[in-house]
Amino acid sequence: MSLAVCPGSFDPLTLGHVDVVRRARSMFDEVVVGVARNSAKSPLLAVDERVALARAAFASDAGVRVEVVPGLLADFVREVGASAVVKGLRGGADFDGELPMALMNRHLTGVETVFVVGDPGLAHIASSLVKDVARYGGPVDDLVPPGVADAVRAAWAQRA
Ligand code: COD
Repeated sequence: MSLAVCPGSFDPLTLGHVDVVRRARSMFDEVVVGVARNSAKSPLLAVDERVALARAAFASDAGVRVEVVPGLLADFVREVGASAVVKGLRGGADFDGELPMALMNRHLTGVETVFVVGDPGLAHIASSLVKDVARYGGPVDDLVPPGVADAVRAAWAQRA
């Protein structure tokens, strides 16, 4: 059985992420969505909330499960027995950011990273932009799975 990990901060999960996970699932028997910490980012949503929203989004996707990545992604990949990490690319800037991580993860565990090209119709969707638009009252419901926009708005309201 082939298994891949789709890692991310998912702060918040967007339709772009969902597209990447489903493309990964079309290539692997099982996909673990790994909700991880990016030390370069300070999350808006707590990890438990990000996990709950992702579990709801993939509830009907057979062969997809959602787990927390407690530390190093490379350790997690080894623990779950995955043969690959799958990441999505929107363009060259994504690749420039992803390449050093792919090389480091291969250095640490030998795991390969597979890049999938996301749907061009979703290429403008980034978690950071979703948060920013929502923060100033803009509509984001059509950019994220059900429940996510409300969670983002509630998180901003709590911080106000
Ligand atoms: N279309 C296609 N792909 C998309 C889209 C879209 N619209 N939006 C996002 N993506 C892709 C991104 O390119 C990325 O591949 C993936 O989805 C996840 O995106 P984010 O923004 O949620 O997640 P990141 O980039 O913050 O994730 C970084 C990790 C958390 C995976 C990384 O920091 C990590 O592995 N952390 C664990 C600790 C660790 O091991 N650190 C060392 C890493 S070498």
